[in-house]
Amino acid sequence: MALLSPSHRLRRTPFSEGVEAAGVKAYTVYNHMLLPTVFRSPEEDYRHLKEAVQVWDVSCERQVELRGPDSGRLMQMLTPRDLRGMTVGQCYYVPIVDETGGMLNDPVAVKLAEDRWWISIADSDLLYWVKAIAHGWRLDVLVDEPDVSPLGVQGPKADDLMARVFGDGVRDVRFFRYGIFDFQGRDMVIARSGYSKQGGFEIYVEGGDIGMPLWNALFEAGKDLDVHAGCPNLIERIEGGLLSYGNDMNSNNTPHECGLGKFCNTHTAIGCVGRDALLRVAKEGPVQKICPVEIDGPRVPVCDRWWPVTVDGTRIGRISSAAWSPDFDTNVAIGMIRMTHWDAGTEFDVDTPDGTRRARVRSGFWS
Ligand code: THG
Repeated sequence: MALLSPSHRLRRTPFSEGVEAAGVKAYTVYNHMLLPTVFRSPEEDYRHLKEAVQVWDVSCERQVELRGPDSGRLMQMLTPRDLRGMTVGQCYYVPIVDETGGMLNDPVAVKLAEDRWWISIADSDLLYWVKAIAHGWRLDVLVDEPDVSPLGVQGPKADDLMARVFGDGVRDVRFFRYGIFDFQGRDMVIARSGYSKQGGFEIYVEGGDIGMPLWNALFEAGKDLDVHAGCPNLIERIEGGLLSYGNDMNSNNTPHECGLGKFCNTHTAIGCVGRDALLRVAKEGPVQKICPVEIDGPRVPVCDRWWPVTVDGTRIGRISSAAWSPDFDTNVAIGMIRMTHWDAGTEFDVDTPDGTRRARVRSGFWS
């Protein structure tokens, strides 16, 4: 593919200078912003992520900020996950649904105060939906995109690197919780979360001006930890079953089809705009579901279009993400598969651009 033409619509990030100096080889566009996808090679990045520590420019995980007395009410209108038990200091992975129960986004919600939230969004223009609901319901809340850019620190040595920059206190931050830590006199929200299964943190960097100083401090502190610039890794996230909005699912899918039913409490999520629709689909159950899939044969090509999944020529699903996995010595994939074929072990054909391949549902790549 040719190069991307830079323009004002394609936003750089506070860390772009560091990303370029680190030798980024490819970008994608996510929330109208640059997101690195490769530094050395997908396989080298994957191996290094599993063995060391990486710093990720995930600024494209833009925040939708809610401020004001109706913030909590608005947040609950957006998601079928019951937020009543959520305390300040917690993060929740939350499906966001429209009035038909269709998935609009799958962000991380960060509760900063009773009257202040960040919604750390996946790749869809969620801001407009949230603003429209706030306005339409005449809610007492301000909805904006603040100057906040998440920086991921991911990998088995993430705790050691973070402790050197922020002190040993960061080690005590629990999964999907955050603490406030100082960097050069600035408060930073630091959560134990991130788009990999290797462990690590996300630093919500407020104010673009402090971006490069923080980037440089992490690389300076981590020299002997083999710290390297990294990015969400396609192979690792498929192995880990982490979904990619716009690739694996979109607004035509319900959370239940996406395997996100465990993040829905539709009966008690009073006020959620998709509640009635979801109560209906939850009762019937979905007729197709996202499944881990193994695809036989040599390395598959890049999956940039859905690949049909067929049995005797009849379409029973689609593959939306796929990559060669060095650790599993097979192609790992994510597919939306009809209920007749979604049990682990069920075999079918996948029409890849390289020809038809035999494939089967797995129970997960780690179980
Ligand atoms: N972190 C933050 N914002 C994000 C992402 C992130 N915005 C975009 C995108 N990623 C949103 N999608 C996801 C997908 C999966 C997870 C988080 C955000 C995730 N899932 C874990 C899992 O499925 O194993 C844990 C979920 C849980 O137990 O609560 O982490 O990565 N800030």
